[in-house]
Amino acid sequence: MNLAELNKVAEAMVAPGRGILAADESTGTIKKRFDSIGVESTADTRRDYREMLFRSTEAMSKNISGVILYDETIRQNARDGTPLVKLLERAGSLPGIKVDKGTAPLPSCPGEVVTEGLDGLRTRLAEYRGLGAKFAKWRAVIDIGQPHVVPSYTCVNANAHALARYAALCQDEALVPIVEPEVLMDGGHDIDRCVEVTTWVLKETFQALFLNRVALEGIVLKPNMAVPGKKSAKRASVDEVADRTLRVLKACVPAAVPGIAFLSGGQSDEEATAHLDAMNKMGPLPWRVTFSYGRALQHAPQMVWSGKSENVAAAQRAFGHRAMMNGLAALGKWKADLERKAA
Ligand code: 5MM
Repeated sequence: MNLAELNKVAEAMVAPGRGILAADESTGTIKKRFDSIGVESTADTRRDYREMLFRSTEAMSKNISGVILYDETIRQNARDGTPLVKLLERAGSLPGIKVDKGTAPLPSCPGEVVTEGLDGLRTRLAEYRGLGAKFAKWRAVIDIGQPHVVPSYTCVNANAHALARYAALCQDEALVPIVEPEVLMDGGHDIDRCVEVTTWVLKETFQALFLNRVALEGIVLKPNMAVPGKKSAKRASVDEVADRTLRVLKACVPAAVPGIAFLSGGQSDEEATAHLDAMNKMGPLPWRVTFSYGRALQHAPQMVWSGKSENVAAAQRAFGHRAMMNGLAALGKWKADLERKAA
């Protein structure tokens, strides 16, 4: 393992004012997104949509350090025949790849899932590296939305172990692993419960990373923020979310980790930006703190685009705006009135 090289890539992924675009929706998930805007999901429409984002030159070069691609996308060419990976490289953005195979029910743990994809992973990583990937992503899913029983130790432990096995293989194959243990926002739990479970999940994950000899200087952590469940009546202020999230992270994430790039998890676009900004305003922090958003970066451009070529320029502006707002939030320099001005 060349740790200096892995560390250089990890540092670039969380460079000041930049963050990661999660564009690795599996075929089923992107179909749901397209259904909501009345667009048929085909290999060509998926390509057109993602090409539109990747050709948003200013956003890509200024605020998007890297893009997580799906297996189909990393192999696709733009309409003019240029590989999509080349478009990213030209914009100065690093290509990454989702390598997990999604979740499957966990035996004897009703309602819980474990992420699959370790079989044959080394071979797939080597292929992705050949296709231009510089980093990878694996997402574990922990659901605390049900009132009792879950999460079980079996679920937290099985997912932490899989994340660590994946991360060790990535580093062996010269790819920086994004380690994503997501505690879902679904359900009616309050922020205290989210803090409790997120702390447990992160502790187990870092224990598993240690036991599997993963070098922390060569990873990027992609966690959820500490937020109440979507159905909870007890809401939390922006400052409370930022403060509680940072307390959890400081208790669980060693300073050797170069950066933390949050998922948005179903927060509104502006909430995800405001929370990130508030955390950076509470610095200095031991690691860089930025974004690796899917929905909170793509929702606005998707709505504007709606599958119509005449909307491409406006959709690119909408994407550029969210990328810029989150870039500012990654520096603690965002202000709510910047959103109003743009509107
Ligand atoms: C972009 O969506 C990613 C892939 O999801 P599926 O495997 O379910 O299709 C997803 O892992 C995403 O990277 C994270 O959930 C972060 O995205 P959000 O929308 O939560 O910021």
